[in-house]
Amino acid sequence: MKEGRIIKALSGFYYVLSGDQLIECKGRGLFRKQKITPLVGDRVKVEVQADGTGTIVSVDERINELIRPPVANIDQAVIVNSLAEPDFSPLLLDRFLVLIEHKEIKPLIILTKTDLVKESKQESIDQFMSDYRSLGYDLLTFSKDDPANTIYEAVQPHLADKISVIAGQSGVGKSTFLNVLDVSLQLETGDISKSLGRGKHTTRHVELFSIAGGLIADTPGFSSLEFSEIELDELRYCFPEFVELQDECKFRGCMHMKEPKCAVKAAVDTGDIPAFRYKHYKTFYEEINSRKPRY
Ligand SMILES: Nc1nc2c(ncn2[C@@H]2O[C@H](COP(=O)(O)OP(=O)(O)OP(=O)(O)O)[C@@H](O)[C@H]2O)c(=O)[nH]1
Ligand SMILES: [Mg+2]
Ligand SMILES: [Zn+2]
Repeated sequence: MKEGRIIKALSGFYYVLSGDQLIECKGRGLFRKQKITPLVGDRVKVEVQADGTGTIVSVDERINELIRPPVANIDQAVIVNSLAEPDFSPLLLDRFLVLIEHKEIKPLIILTKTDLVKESKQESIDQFMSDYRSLGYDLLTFSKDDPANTIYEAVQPHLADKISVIAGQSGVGKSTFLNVLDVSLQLETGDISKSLGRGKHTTRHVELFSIAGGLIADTPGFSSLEFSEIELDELRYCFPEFVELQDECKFRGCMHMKEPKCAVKAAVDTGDIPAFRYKHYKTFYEEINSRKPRY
């Protein structure tokens, strides 16, 4: 019996990394009946046959799991947003952050294409970056022209010993970033995939790559950025700076909306909480509130 981690699932086969050995496996027949679907990221036990292939006989309990992309036991989500082409959108970044916070996964923000930032935008971007950092988020910047070793050194401590998924809109430079970290990856980037339009997101399989002492999945991003799994009263917990202040609100269970003596709104007024964060909270709140009830 061997232990390992599924790093790739493709056409009914699971590829399990055990030490430095990669074992091609099938799932146990019983799994189907038990409704167990092994996922990339799962820690598993494998029975190895004489021909070197294996059968997954058990799947360890998961810390967490995502449905899209299908990955389990994620420590961190690397949220990639570009600063230009497409333009930086704090609203979109906050959308990703809320989804990640809701899953209780640690986010790492990477802002790409620093080389394309227009001078007229630099100041406002610097302000956003300092705001996110003061909220406690780890934030790194990236340009594909930066020396690879500088990028590696900045990122390595964040990736080492963790399972990360990379998330972000199409075209922001996710694959480019990973290729800089490991030239041997040669992930498809840019124009080729762009010509396929939305078809680009057809990367059917999720694969964990060993990079910088950790495992990281290049996925086509989170295909849905809707808050369908987030309930209205959960949204406030997805803003860590609100959570920090909630005990100071007059009302227990304050939603930081219409309630009087709300510590969050007071902090927005004094500038201690960036106004744009609160504005996005209200936007998402309305979005969830107007969602059709599910039965
Ligand atoms: N100028 C500049 N261009 C970049 C940078 N990073 C990526 N690009 C370009 O942006 C385009 C998209 O990059 P990709 O790495 O394919 O983007 P992606 O996020 O993997 O996109 P999907 O796989 O479609 O989700 C390519 O043409 C890259 O060369 C950067 O730092 N600076
Ligand atoms: Mg890509
Ligand atoms: Zn409040």
